[in-house]
Amino acid sequence: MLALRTVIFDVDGTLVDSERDGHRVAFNQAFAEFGLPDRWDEETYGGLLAITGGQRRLHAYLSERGVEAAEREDIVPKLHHRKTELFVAMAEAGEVPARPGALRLLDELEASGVTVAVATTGTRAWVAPLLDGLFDLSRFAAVVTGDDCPRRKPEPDAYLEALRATGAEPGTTVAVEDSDNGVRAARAAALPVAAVSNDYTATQELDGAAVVLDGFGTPDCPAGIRRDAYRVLDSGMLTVAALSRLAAAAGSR
Ligand code: XBP
Ligand code: MG
Repeated sequence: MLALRTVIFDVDGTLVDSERDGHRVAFNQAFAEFGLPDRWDEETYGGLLAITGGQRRLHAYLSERGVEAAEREDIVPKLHHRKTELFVAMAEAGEVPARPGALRLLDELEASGVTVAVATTGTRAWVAPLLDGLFDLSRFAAVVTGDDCPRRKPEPDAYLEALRATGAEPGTTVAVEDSDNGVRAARAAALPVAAVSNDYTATQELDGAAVVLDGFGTPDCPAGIRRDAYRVLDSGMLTVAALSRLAAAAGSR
């Protein structure tokens, strides 16, 4: 029997390649529509990703450039609402891709009878249509978003809520993440973590993730292995077998 019953996935940067050419572009379009001079280039946005949650990110950035709190309270929700509409349109137009190998792993998990769920700090208004278009929303036993958990990652709330909603136990569950903030959130919920880094998180330590690859890996294009603390990988592919060995190894320590 598999030591693995449940896998909880992050969305941004993990299941989907959504930040540089997705959220960043939508934020910039919203700035333009509101007549604001701000534009986030790729590098600036990479730095801002340290602040999770789009509204928190806008507050921190606008505060740094001297916009008073009262004005921010007024404009941030409006900007973020419009950014969300723009991002939903991008998702519905097929402009936000799944990361290579994500669908392969989800299909393998489903075929193995492993429950899958989502824990993201993103907004449900875009999370639901994006996941539905790429993966079919009905395969996820729970989809926990920033709307459900005001305390964003690295707080553990989204993971704790996903565990509660699925009835999963940390000992038979693994989290899949892409960033330091996400790894910290999952570890704070007592979950072992497999990380799939991307261009924005390639230089992050991802401390606490027992497994780190630079992607899910596909048969044609295996991922690079950055860490394999318990020697659970047998190739550059994140597989059900590897995740199950990770759950077993983490549970025995
Ligand atoms: C994702 C986020 C989100 C997205 C944008 O972090 O922090 O804010 O960047 O989505 P994680 P919203 O992958 O750790 O969940 O604008 O809807 O917040
Ligand atoms: Mg992420």
